[in-house]
Amino acid sequence: MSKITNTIDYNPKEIEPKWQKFWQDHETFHVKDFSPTKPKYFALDMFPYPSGDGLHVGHVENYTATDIMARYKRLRGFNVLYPMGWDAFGLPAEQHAIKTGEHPSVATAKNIAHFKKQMLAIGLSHDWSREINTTDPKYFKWTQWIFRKLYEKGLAYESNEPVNWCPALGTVLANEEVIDGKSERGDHPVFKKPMRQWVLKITEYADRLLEDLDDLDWGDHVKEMQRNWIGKSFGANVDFKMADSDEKFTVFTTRPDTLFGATFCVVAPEHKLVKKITTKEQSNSVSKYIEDCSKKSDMDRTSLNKDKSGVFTGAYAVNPVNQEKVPVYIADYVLISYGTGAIMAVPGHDERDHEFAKKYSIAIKRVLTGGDEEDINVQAHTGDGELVNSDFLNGLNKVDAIEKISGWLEKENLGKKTISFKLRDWLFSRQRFWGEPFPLAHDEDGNIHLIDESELPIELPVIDDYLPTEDGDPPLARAKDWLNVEVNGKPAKRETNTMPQWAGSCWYYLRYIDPHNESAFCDPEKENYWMPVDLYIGGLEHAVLHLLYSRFWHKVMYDCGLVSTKEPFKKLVNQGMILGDNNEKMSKSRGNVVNPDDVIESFGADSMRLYEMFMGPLEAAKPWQTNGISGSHRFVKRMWRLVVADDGSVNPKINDLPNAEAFDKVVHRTIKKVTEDTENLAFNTAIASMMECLNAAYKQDHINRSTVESLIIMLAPYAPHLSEELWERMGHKGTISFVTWPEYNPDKCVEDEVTMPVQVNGKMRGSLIIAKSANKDEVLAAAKAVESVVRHLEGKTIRKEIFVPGKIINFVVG
Ligand code: ANZ
Repeated sequence: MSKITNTIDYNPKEIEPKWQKFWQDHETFHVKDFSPTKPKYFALDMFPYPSGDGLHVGHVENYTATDIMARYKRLRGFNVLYPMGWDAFGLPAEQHAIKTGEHPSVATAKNIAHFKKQMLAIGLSHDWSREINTTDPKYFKWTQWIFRKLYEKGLAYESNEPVNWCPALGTVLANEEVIDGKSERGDHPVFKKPMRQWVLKITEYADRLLEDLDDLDWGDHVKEMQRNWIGKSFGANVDFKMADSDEKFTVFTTRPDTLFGATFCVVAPEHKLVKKITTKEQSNSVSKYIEDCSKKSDMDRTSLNKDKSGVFTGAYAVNPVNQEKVPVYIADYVLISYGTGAIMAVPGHDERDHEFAKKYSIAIKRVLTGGDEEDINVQAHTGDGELVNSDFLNGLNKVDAIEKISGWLEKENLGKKTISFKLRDWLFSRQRFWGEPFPLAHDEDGNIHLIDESELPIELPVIDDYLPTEDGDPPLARAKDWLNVEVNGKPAKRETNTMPQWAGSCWYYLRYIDPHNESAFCDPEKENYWMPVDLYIGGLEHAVLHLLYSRFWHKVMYDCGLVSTKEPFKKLVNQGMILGDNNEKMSKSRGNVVNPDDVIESFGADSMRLYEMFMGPLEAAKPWQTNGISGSHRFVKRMWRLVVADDGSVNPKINDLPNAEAFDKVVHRTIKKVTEDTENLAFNTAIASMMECLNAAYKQDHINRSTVESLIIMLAPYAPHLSEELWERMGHKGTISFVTWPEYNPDKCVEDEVTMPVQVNGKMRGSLIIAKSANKDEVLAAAKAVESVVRHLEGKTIRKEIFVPGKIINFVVG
């Protein structure tokens, strides 16, 4: 039992470390694997990359929100799993190692220690006995083990596709890590280069990743982002023949109805047709154009706002529907990786094609009626209409025309209906040191072998130079002893690529369930008990990739019978960004970064927690305001004063007498509101109602003891240190964490007063708060007495009184 201190004034510097130590010493938040009586609740934070910068206030917002739910659910009788760990592989640690020669694990360990200290200082109720670290061989043994499963299922393959090569970082980057042709980290130029890579067949799961979104309790915008990323489009493949050769190519279109309007074709710069059809006259300009394109990212190329550029191949194709000759261009707005890498361009009805046709003076043809402009040369008409200039399609609308032309194409053997996905297979290897080695080896005949399960984990070798070798091999190729292995008695070399940082975060939530298991990634019975994650909170920056990748791995594991749920995360919430006080994104260069350590130093962790939750709705972006935190700090101090008298004893106003009737109603309504709002993660309004209740409590001559205790319990998820301390001062022993959440009496929550607007001649002149039980005469009499109304009635005759009970009063005067 902790010692009761005699502090008279609220002093977070004393009570916060006291309770943090208590929780640690008593292992208060260590959760049992099973509970026969309690329902389970799995609350998960997106685990951080332990950077050198330490926590920022955005982390605090994220973790405080999850912590509130974890603490709330414990008070509601749940068996709560609330773990934390480290997503610790990653480029910065490696870059630091390259610069300083210090092993990445050393810097990582330092950063983790700092992060953990900061988290403890916020009063988060994580179960630290389950801490995991993706760079720990005991952890990544199982990342490698799961990769084996993917490989065995035929979902991992080698490829020599062009990849984003960043010479400055000495590594390949995923498309998402490249912004405007530069690396997201460090802003270095990135080029396309063919390299041997490992790729995961996420596209095999595209349909399931799409369909299963429907059943998830996630925000619509995140689901929409996932849908767009997967990008399922229904359309048709249409074959085009070249006019002067036997070559042909296929285009993908979602608008086969516009085929009569196709006045040119475009193929991607990387399309294999380019070499075959480019005429001699055009070959120089074509080569130059292709060279320029290799320096641009896909994002750059397809952006609607970017100027369209392209080059004529000199060759013509034949539009299969009307035998017209149409020029074939190369343009970078057509991506090799989508559809067939070639399009039929319909400038009359597609904006990009329109812009391109204008620039290169190509004919623009209307094939559907409608649009903002009469003249199709002014603007493309992308909407529906009646088909015109389209022979046997004339008179149909878009949908019917798509049906008819698709049937015609199939009948004529010129094309067929098809579905395209934007989703690409996942480039799953990096030429880096600081990542998980693959459980793979290559023998001298070029065969690939999976390393036996018994040899896992395959640890990283000790090397002192973390850069790629001179001939561009990954850094692991420097470790000659490590590199050479024997497979089935024959010499082989280990795979020298490593896995991307995403790998460890694909399945970490499962390891929390059984973090010390040495014979399985997770015991199936425990998995069955804890999964799925009930609440997952984290930043919107992970709305697409991390969530898609982990859903993919989870589904593969589901198919292998390793997990019991189809989806890992039942409910997902994305906290909004905390902006600087100038409403701009917090950044070092803007000088508007708020450091949580400083806030704790000045106000304490409870005030910081309350403030961040009170700033606004959890999912909204909101600016940091220093006077706002003083408000929360005042609330905390007033709460303290309600319980602790000037001499340090319990406030003598607290006794066993019943509350005054009106106040009692306030208390019950507060319990109702705080319960409902907390359940819905509407923390800002829950705090507001506790503030109101506290104000009302201050006006009382006496307050019933159980009321004060209810307030303390409701505050416990939000300001846990303060609540523990007050709970103890009220004479309780042990932690408040598992007491019973207060109940409200619904009868006492019924509003018995209404506010009614009062009008004179239809103009709003005031309002009236009156008992619901008041009859018409009483209401009208009271309305006439409202000060602001009196003025408008003076000297006038009331001709009519309109009274809608509970809604409105209107006096018609003359
Ligand atoms: C002719 C057409 C006419 C098109 C029209 C659109 C409007 P979503 O909906 O995103 O799937 N397209 C096809 N492959 C492409 C590629 N590799 N790179 C760039 N654009 C490509 O887009 C499908 C449409 O995007 C396709 O339908 C094609 O243009 C273009 F009035 O074909 B459409």
